[in-house]
Amino acid sequence: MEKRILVIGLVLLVSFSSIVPISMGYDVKIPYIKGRLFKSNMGYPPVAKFEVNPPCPSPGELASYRAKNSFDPDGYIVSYEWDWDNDGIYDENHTIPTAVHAYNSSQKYNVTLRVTDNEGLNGIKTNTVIIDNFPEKPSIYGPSVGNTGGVYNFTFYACDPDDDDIYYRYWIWLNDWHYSYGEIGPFSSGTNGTLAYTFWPSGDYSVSAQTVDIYGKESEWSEVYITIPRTRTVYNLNWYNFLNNHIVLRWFVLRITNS
Ligand SMILES: [Ca+2]
Ligand SMILES: [Ca+2]
Ligand SMILES: [Ca+2]
Repeated sequence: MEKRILVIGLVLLVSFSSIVPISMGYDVKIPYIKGRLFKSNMGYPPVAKFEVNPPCPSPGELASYRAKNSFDPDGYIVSYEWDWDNDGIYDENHTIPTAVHAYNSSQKYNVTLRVTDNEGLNGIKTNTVIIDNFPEKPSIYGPSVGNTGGVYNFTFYACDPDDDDIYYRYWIWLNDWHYSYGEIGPFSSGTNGTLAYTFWPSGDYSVSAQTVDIYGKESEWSEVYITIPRTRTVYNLNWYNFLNNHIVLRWFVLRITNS
């Protein structure tokens, strides 16, 4: 009987001691990064990340590929390899995180970065880089003179060399002061966009516009001018007040002006 109690006691002790380290919150380390488990005798692989500056380069433009946000959790990165043409062969190998590259035609490219850490482990990242042209600056068609309160149409027209959809962004200036702005679109490349605008008060206005494609590439600005003279009503306000107060004279003036 005593023997049996001793055996049960031993079994309980062994079971308890195997539970304690976990239940007591002992530091049980499980190597774990982003859902992947690794053998405990291996280090952590590095994580590859990179950005392109400018984010949407033009054809022929030398862009900077920056991998400085890549990291290794338990060591350091010893090499940065770049595959520019997505053929699986790394075309450049650097010890620094930045590389420069230019593409000559406008299209989407998959660029792959492979980083290697001091233990020879790898991290890989592929990003799509869009090489794209700037759109043309818009032609602007509209009146050069108008009346206060009148609604006038300004038509913008531009093409994008890549046939990207475009927006027309406009600014209205009054006597060289910024007055209002907005954006219309998207339109297909080579399609008119029309802005209907009410001018008030009188003054010298300019309507400037640029084309922006769907990748955010902005053209130069175009500008046209429209003058909104003071209306006769405003200009002759004192004269009208005078006439309203002199009813006979008013009748006489109206008779002359209507004849
Ligand atoms: Ca490592
Ligand atoms: Ca390659
Ligand atoms: Ca474009």
